[in-house]
Amino acid sequence: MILLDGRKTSADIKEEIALEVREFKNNGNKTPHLAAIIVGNNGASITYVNAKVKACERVGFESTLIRLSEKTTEEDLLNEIAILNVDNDVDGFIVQLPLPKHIDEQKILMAINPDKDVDGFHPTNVGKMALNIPTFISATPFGILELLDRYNVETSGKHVVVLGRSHIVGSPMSILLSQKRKVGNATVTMCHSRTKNLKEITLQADIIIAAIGIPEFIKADMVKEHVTVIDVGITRVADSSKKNGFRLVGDVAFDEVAKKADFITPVPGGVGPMTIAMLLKNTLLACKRKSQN
Ligand code: BQF
Repeated sequence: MILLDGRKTSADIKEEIALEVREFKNNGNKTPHLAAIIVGNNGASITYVNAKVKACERVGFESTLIRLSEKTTEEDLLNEIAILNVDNDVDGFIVQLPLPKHIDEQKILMAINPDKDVDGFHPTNVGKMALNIPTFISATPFGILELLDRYNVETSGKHVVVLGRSHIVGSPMSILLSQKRKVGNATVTMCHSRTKNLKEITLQADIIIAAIGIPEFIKADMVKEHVTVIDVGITRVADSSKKNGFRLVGDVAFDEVAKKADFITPVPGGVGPMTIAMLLKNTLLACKRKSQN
């Protein structure tokens, strides 16, 4: 069994980005600048967005964090987006999800300038991704592709079973892995809450991407020997032995599934850290693209 170490791989990528930034600046270019808008006080969201800001510092990017109250109106948020859309110093920005219920997420994502949409959530960028036209690939699917690539996990001709059909993970992951690309050319089956005979399907998987948000849903009897397992789940489960009062649990019963797996991601320290590294990659890409105009 080989552990797909997202913590180490993301550290490697950040080091590569830091070198590239230094060279980019030495050539007289601007400092890459990522901005993030967060609305409200969701604890997990604040943790995520703080990790993104810290990662910017690590690689020599500038960052701006815009914190808005839970009571912010859709109109106020659209106004903040309009400002960032035309701010020449900001190369890329994100709106941290999820948003409060009174704000229409789709409307917000559609207001982001696609050239600055480093999360790749704007319909224009989702459309380009689906057509295999170069664009910002959203951080989680991009991170999974990068992890499979760096560990030389063969995907061509393999049967990939994707669990979950979210717009952020399941749907793009199934599209990308079926495409003709370096990490791709797979035969993909997408499963979701209405799927019948799920175990029959997962038992045929060479690679399983689990993105359903149910702790330890994938058990050893659902996978075959030599499987590769990518665990995207990160449910917070109460744990009084931890100083923050919880631990992160994936969608995979790691200990039992690992015994049958050739490659497997841990939680924490698997896909999660990769998302941060790939957001930085997209921001550098946005900055370099802009400097060519
Ligand atoms: C780790 C996210 C659901 C909804 C909105 C490292 C992250 C997570 C885990 C992280 C996530 C999940 C992010 C670990 C960003 C991934 O060590 O296992 C990093 O920061 N993530 C987000 O911004 O919004 C989310 C999940």
